[in-house]
Amino acid sequence: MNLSIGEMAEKLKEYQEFRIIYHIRPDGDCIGSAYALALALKALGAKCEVAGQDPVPGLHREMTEKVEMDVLGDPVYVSVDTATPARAGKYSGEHFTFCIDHHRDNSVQADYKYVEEDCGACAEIILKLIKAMGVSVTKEMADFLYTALVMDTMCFRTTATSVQSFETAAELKRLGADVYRIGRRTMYIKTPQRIQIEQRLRDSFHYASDGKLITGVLTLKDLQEVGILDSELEGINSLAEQVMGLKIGVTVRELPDGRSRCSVRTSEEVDASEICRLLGGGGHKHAACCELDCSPEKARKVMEEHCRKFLPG
Ligand SMILES: [Mn+2]
Repeated sequence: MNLSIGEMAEKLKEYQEFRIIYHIRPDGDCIGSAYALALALKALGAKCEVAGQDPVPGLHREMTEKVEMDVLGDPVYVSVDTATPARAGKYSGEHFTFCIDHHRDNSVQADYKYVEEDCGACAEIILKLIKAMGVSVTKEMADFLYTALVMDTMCFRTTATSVQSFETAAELKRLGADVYRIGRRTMYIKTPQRIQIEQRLRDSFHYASDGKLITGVLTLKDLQEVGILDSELEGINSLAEQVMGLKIGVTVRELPDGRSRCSVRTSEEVDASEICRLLGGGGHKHAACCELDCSPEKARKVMEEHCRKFLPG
């Protein structure tokens, strides 16, 4: 059942124990949204745990480790920022009572849903929800939500960045969010390993169709040699977008099971979700992905051929 934000706030208050699930390969938005919601529910006296199949990325741990997790008896499950059942990973078989998300065509099964399609970040919804529950927003919650917002909008420059995104940012700043430190930590400062892996990806770029189509590859060996975890690569699939004149950028990443995950980024009129849907994937207009059952180098060739058909003119 789809609820309004006010109904969702009231419904959440009817329960006492929550396990809040973030999606596989977690990003700043699902982590920040899940922890801020947990803090708000705990402020109301409920018991909460945040969980996900994969560990919290190192970048966020100094914040998440300060949040005490409760021991739960028989919790209800809450899904945040998760578009499909499969994205819940090992938790996908659980019964979800609540689903809060901002992805178009959310297909998670839950008793109560609030989905605001295409809004800038799930954190925008969580802030509204916390206020609707009558909880006063602490600096700690504001820091989590600002981290989520700034990372999912890539510093307020995605197509989903809206008036509401800026209003949320202004409000979070007013509530004490450390915008200077969070902005630098999440979007600007990089570890030496991150600098190196980006360099490897740039070196792998193959420029096709006069640079309108760029493909790049990262293998597991690259990650090993540089000494970086997959969880520390948030945003790397957008690197090709920096190249002026790019229409379609594809980043192929080798998966542990030998398959290849192809992330597609497009500009203006080119529809990334259509490109990926034809290969069994999906996503947003300018950011989508699909998985191919072959090696990264083979996947690069397949994607290059496939994507050429979508170049304008
Ligand atoms: Mn998100």
